[in-house]
Amino acid sequence: MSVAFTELDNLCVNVIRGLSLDGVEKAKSGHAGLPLGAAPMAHVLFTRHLRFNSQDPKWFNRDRFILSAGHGSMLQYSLLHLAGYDVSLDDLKNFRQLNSKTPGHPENTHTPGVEMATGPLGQGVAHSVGFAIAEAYLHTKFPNVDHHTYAICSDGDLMEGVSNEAASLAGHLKLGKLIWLYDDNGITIDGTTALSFTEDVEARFNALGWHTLKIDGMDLAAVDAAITAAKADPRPSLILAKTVIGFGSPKLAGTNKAHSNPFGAEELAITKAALGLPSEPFYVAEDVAEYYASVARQGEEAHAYWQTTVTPELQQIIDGDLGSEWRQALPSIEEKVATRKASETTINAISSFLPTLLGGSADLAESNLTTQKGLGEFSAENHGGKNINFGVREFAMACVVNGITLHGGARAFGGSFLVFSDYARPALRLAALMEIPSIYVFTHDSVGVGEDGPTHEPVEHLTSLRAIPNFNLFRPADANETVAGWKVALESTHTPTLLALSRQALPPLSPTDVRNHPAERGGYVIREASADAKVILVGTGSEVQHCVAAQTVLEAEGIPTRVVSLPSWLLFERQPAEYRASVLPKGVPTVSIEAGSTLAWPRYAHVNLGIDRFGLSAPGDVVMKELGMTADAVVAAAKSAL
Ligand SMILES: Cc1ncc(C[n+]2csc(CCOP(=O)(O)OP(=O)(O)O)c2C)c(N)n1
Ligand SMILES: [Mg+2]
Repeated sequence: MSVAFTELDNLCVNVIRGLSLDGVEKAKSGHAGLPLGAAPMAHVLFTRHLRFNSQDPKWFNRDRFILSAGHGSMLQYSLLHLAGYDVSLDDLKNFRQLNSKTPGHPENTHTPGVEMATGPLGQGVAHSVGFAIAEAYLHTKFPNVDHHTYAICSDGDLMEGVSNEAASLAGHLKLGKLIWLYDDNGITIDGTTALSFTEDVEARFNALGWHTLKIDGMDLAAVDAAITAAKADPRPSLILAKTVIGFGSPKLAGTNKAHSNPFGAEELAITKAALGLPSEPFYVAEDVAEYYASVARQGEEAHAYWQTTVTPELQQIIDGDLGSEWRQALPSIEEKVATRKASETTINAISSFLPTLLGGSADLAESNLTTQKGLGEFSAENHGGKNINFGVREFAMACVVNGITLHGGARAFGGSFLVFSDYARPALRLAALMEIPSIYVFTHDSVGVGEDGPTHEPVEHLTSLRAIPNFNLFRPADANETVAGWKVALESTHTPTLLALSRQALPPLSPTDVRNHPAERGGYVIREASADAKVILVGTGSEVQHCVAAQTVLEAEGIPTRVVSLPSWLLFERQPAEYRASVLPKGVPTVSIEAGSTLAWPRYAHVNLGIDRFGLSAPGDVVMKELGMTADAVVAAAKSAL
């Protein structure tokens, strides 16, 4: 039997509402509508269910909470403040100001207690599936890793396709500790959901294999009972909580006018009065503060107890310490193989030394070569397998990879064709913004795909992915650069890595010392000139071989020629200026070649060979030749550059 709710609980809810209203009013921007309607469910969750330690926000076995509807950020900040996180009243007063702990939308890099960046609707809930997978997997190895993952989501979250992709996967996988609270207020920015969202959401989630509950979200006891029932059900749960956006405001409640923007002094005063709050801005009643402090103390105690159950083995996992054996196991590959094949060899050489590396593909495992052989499938019946069948859901896959990575204790990768990175791109961007080391294995990285034709041939993708800040697009030239790429990806702590891998076989060109490979610097001289270079040829991936072949021709003609392999612009640009200048000195005529857009290449080269059109359907080598990706073209370009 749960303890009855009292007037104090109502006061807590209204204090949360008041803080959210004041934050938005002071910032003169933001979204108070959601906090006013969702405060009851958030209060019940934080005080009666969510396990956390605000003094140690990273406690490994905490429940994870994600405000998927990130526009309601003041709701989360108000709760974090009350719950004792390092988010002060002054921080609340600095809502949306430069370098504050309370940015416009939640960001994990800015605020203790914020698990991930939210705001791009749909992605918070989609990432929550990754958190739940990480927990479910780790629970099979360490039974004391045992927590729930909660998300509060909005109409917009559930309209976005990615939430359905992710929910479909979560239902299939029976992620029973995943609970979404749906702020079902029937309002979005443009009006009521009658405009565009009239399906039976409950029936849809039932069909996806979820446990669903429909409740009055303004009723504390109903919320409490629903969360209790959700925790007991072996399926993921969706609690459809009917709420009133802008609750308390006589003029705005229940309308889209309550969604965003400050209420203005007059409506603010009337709303606070209606909620029984004093007009004093950022008011926190003493007994509310005390109550939340007592809840926080329970969390500290729970953490202290749990900590006594942690074995050294689990501690290593918590610390993200991958050990050293996997590095020793990195293979050196002498053969001419596709870089996707080299990636498969690498994965399978190291995965048994990385017991918490999870991965899979969006229904292309046979093509992406992402399977960790013999290490089991992650399924509804077995949450202990390392291979995840993501299904044809690239966007949800990338969100799940990020969610697993954010959870900690596990690392994750997901694969598909590079051309379909477009489907996943919003999550790739978010990984870079959240500063997490997700790994994406995108194969079939050029028009070398061939017969499948232009719909399947990436052209602009390399350039476009390089444009994402803090995103490591790594396109290896051969097998050993691929191994080096995996090493970089696994050693990364704050940067996601995308391995862009070839379908077709590539000759071995690069050094064999994969534990100390120059590709880790992003760019390096792979073939030095016979004398002071008169021309430099720079390429990435499958085109580096053409630079090497062209060098032989040019050197034979008496033109000292250097070849530079540039698998990662990001890593290269993080090198000291002297190193970069030593590899690509200014003033030496330079030719680039890459089977993709030339748009950004003038940054490195004077003459740029690339593909600034869509590809063609024909055998891959024929398409490459037809579109000028040849050693002959490099020779000609080098002569024109001289
Ligand atoms: C992917 C994405 N598209 C658009 C937006 C802009 N946006 C912010 S909130 C919102 C919808 C608001 O409706 P709802 O999600 O129901 O939130 P509520 O108004 O109920 O707070 C939109 C379109 C966004 N944040 N993310
Ligand atoms: Mg809504």
